[in-house]
Amino acid sequence: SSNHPAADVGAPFPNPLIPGFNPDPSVVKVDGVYYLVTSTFEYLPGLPVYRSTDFVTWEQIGNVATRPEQIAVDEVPTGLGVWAPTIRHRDGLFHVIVTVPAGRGCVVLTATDPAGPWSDGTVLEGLNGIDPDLTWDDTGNAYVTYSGLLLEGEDMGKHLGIQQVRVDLASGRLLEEPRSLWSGSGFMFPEAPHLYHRGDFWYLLIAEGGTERGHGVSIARGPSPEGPFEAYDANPFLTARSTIRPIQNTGHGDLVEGPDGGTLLVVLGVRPGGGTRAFSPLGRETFVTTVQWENDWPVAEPVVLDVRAPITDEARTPDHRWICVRRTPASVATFGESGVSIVADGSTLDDPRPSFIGRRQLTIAVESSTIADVSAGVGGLAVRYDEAHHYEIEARTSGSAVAVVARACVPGLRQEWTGTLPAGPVTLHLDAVRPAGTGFGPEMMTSDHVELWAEAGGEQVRLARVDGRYLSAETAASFTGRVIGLYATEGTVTFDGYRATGSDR
Ligand code: 6LW
Repeated sequence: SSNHPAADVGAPFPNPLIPGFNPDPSVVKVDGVYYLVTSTFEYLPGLPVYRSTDFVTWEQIGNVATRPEQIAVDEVPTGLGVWAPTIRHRDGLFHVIVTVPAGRGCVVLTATDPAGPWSDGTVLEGLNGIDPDLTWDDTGNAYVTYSGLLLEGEDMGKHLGIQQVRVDLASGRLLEEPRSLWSGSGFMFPEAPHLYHRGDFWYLLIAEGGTERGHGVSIARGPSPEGPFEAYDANPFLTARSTIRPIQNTGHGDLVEGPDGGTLLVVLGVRPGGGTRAFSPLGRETFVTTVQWENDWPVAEPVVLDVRAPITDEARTPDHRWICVRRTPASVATFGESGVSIVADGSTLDDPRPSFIGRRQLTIAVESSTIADVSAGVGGLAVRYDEAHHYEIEARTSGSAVAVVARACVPGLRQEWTGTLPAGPVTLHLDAVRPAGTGFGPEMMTSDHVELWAEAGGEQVRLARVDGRYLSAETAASFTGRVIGLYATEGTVTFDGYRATGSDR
């Protein structure tokens, strides 16, 4: 009946659409092919590019920022760095515009092939804001529309509403004083603007309410890209606020024409598993929903969960999906016949630049493992939200045995569990296990459990079962998501590769 929450199944597209740490999606359709980019904060390479022809199956074909100079995130504080890109296409050229707070600022990067290489980028000097959009009017004027935000100085953190400026893309010069366009419909943080020309109107889509439970998508329309804009009376026209929907925080959208000619809205969202007060281990992911137009205003379907096939991620070669913190994977790891070797450089997982390469955790329930050769070093398998939030299983050679330690680190707390295994290659396991059921009681406040264990020479040590809540969007709150990967803290450790398999069905 109509007062039931939306069904969990039956969406026309999988949801999450792009699982794992993939917030702030922006998408463009070019000759029937879709390209979608997401935010990466302090990670390198930055800005993954996902491609699809049917909007169902997505493949990562590359990254926009493969060279550190393109974004300059080497020293950015955690949670700053690459925020909220927009991808657009004009005259045979793909454009990604993005702000890198505390890094390179507002940058426009271009490519003829979205798989790369992308240009060195042009900085738009003097643009005070985040979440830039790029569009062109009929005569070719380039407009950057963004969320005005002071990122330094005495008024740091002050929001200025949605602003716009005409720019010269070749030189990076602003061509006028930025103008205010709209301050939204009254919720906090009007941001994530995108402009579209559809029929007789220019539409200004924004997010408001903040990127947590209050998040939503609102819209206004006007006669020109400069407005004036009239707000929709159904704003926010998409939100999960005050609902028990399984996908929460939906907002930060981008509209695109779907494969059947209808309109789709990609958004970020989280999956807090056990209810509205629960915890979302993977962070902000990319979701999609459909939009109908009524009286030239959009009406969006709620975002419904539709997890499909199990996902397996196996890696022993240097593909696009390895990421590393504030430096490139190639500066930390070498790939060869025997697998992945990491040479320690004195850093640990507590440091802003650990000797760690990882991959996005793609399913809430996951079994991940690697076989480590620790004859010449100390290292292991870790799940990381940031340098203050990580769990790991680590091995070292100790006399004629292998000493293993499981470790859980959250701000101000550190716990270790130790065990011993026979000498030789050691298989390290890090599994995330979902709670059974989603009932009331303590379970409702629960996330997953992370199990840390190891085996060698036919023996097993099960060391720890740690509450996953501390490594979730709600607790770590540093904008990133879970990344699982390999690290070394002493000497050289060689891993046979990385395997992860899981299913959220
Ligand atoms: C993004 C902005 C936001 O740029 O978070 O809270 C930023 N709002 O829209 C990083 O994802």
